[in-house]
Amino acid sequence: MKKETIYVDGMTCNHCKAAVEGALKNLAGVVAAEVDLSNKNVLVQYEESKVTVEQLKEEIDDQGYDVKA
Ligand SMILES: [Cu+2]
Repeated sequence: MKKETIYVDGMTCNHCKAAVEGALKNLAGVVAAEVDLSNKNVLVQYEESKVTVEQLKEEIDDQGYDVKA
């Protein structure tokens, strides 16, 4: 199990929060996803054997948000 904090631009409200968390949780291997709107990041817990950070970032990008790091 790994934890990664990903910084994302463009998440402004609870709709964004739900969209990003929902998309990440739909990925196989993601155990938990929690968006922090005030700090503009998302904390993801995932199984590194099933999903990569690149895939997590790609999923966030696909939702229309700008992944910073
Ligand atoms: Cu929003």
